Amino acid sequence: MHSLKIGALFLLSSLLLSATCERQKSNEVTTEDEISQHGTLPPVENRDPNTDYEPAFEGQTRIGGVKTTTPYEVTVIAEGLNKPWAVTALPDGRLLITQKAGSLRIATSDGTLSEPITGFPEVDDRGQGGLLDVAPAPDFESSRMLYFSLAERTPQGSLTAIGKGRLSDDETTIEQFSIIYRAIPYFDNSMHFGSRLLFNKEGNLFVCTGERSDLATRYNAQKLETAHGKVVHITPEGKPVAGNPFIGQEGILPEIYSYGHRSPQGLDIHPVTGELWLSEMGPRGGDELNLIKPGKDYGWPTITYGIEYNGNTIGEGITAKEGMEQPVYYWDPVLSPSGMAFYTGNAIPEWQNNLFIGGLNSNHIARLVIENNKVVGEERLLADEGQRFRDVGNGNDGALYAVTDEGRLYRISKAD
Ligand SMILES: [Ca+2]
Repeated sequence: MHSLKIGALFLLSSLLLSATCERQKSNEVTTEDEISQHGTLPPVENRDPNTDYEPAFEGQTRIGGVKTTTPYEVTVIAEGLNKPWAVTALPDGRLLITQKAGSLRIATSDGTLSEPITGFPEVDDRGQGGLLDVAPAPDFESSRMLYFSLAERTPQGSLTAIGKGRLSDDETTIEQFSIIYRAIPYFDNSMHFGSRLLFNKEGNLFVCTGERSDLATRYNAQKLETAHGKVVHITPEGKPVAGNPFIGQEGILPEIYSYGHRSPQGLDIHPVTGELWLSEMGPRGGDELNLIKPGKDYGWPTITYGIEYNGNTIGEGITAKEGMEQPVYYWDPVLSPSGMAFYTGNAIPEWQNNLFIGGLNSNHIARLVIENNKVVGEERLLADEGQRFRDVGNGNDGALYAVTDEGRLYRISKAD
């Protein structure tokens, strides 16, 4: 009996050891690196929270701090961009940058900017609207097709729309722009369009939409006959993807993938697990990082770790409910999370698969170390720059690039 137990223990520890070795091999990091990735410093947030809500589990907020040990340099490689909203690499390594009023720029990795590229329909660039995200089609090198999200303005109001067009051979215009998807219904205001878009490896699009901020539309996040406050999953033609969780169900939009979102502005796919992650702005307190699974309800406005801007509770003032997903992580006070990217470069190995999220009114980029779908460390980068970080993206050169509301393009790269 005794020796059997020891035998079982030995077997178990050998298994664990071999599993650990496997993981080291795949991530090319040493055990020492892995340990240093766990936050052992004080949490980066030390201000009082806006609420007295308790997290659902340890580490859901205010995780221990981490500090990058690899020397890196931060360079402003371009200035004078007009309200850039997204930065995304082309296959050749140049960067696409949208400007909110309705144009596109192309930047080289040393910061040389093209003239504004036009050819878009009129966008509603009031408030949080405008020409928003951009993604090259998976076959961009042959098709030259680009996909965009934008706030479309019509006499009935505005909505989040997805469109596509061809980058002309001389790179001065977008040709044959057409709208492929509209997140109904229209509503006449200028807020919470959401609208990051990205292609998955099957070549379909994920798009996140906001609930348009108004009390009249807030509850649409829970209503499956609207596309407000959702992640939708569509083909490059704008049609629901076969296999979507609600396909064939009466009264439910077939493009819906997840729901119960407030103002999601960050979306990316984990480079190793292939899972979809989303950041969303909460109200006062309660900004969230969510792991998105098909058909799930992310709770807004029924559950939240935030409160109204006037201090009132939202709904019943609860943070958890059966059948609703908990955020993996939340911030109170808020980060104001905008665009985000998992680092996929090799230049700074300790950053591999870490998540970098642009913070708007928090004026920094949040670096999150994530293991087994939990946040285990947080760092604030570029906090001395005093900028509103609108988007962060990977270059093809191992550097991260970020754009700010103030019009800067940053390069964050390994120091020589
Ligand atoms: Ca939520």
